Amino acid sequence: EGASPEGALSVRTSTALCPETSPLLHGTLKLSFEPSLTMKEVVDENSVVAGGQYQPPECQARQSVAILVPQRSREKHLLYLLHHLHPFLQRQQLHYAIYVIQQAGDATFNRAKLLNVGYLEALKDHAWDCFIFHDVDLVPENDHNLYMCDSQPKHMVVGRNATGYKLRYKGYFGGVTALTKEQFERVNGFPNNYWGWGGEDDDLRIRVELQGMKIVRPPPEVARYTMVLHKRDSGNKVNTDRMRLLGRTPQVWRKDGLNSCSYKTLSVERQSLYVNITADIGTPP
Ligand code: UD2
Ligand code: MN
Repeated sequence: EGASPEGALSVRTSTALCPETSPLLHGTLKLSFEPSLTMKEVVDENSVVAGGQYQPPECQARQSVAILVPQRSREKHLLYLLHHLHPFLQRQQLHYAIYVIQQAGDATFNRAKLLNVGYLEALKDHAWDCFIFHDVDLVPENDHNLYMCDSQPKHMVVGRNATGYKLRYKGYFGGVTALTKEQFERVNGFPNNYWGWGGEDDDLRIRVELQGMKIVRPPPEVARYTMVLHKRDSGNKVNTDRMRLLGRTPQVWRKDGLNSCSYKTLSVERQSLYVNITADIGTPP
């Protein structure tokens, strides 16, 4: 609380670069979703994390990674995610921080714009190399699914429990994606004008393809997730305009995105396990 993001980090004992494959990986993980889990328990499990941030003491991380999680009224899912993700990222020997971006008010949810806000705010803390855009309800099942960026935009959710662990459709780019700062800037980030459920992930795919980039994915046996079962949130009704918006993306991506993302930061709280950003992102037109 109050500490500068850099000051909170543990002191590194070695300047050697971390190995290409971390010796700490386990492979397939046993996940648990205990309804009785509390924030205090998860904080106590993760005393090596401060202000949401961690760096390996044993070597110099190969990438600095910001994990961006859009969230509203999914506190339990956030707790499950923090419980699994912190040890997972530490075993990958990453320098990382988790940012949770909360949409203020009760207007229709806008996942994509919140992720733009998270990106812009996280860059004020540190020159992150890599950004992971992460649903709050998806827990990775295998720690060989590396939370690092590639030479091309990466889609990490090949399969999940609810859909028989199969890619939902060709070009599917939802759930969890990893883009470098350069890749995300090149596509001008996410669109800001998708209110409600759906389409915003396909919009990002179109932006990536328009730039001649190619989506890469880890092997299916590794890129597996458990999604906590949930109903559609009341504040996130289906965006019935999404097909029309997707048709216009080639014409509008240059002017709708990071460069036009207007919002008001209401608070930035450095909690133990994440940086909590609350933003007023406006309301649908
Ligand atoms: C799919 C995609 C997701 C997104 C969405 C359409 C997968 C695995 N995920 O998720 O990336 O493209 O479709 O928009 O295919 N959220 C809140 N509070 C709300 C509403 C949403 O926190 O009231 C956040 C939360 O991080 C959630 C995410 O938005 O995980 C996506 O919403 P969802 O989980 O309701 O949608 P889902 O599972 O169909
Ligand atoms: Mn979901």
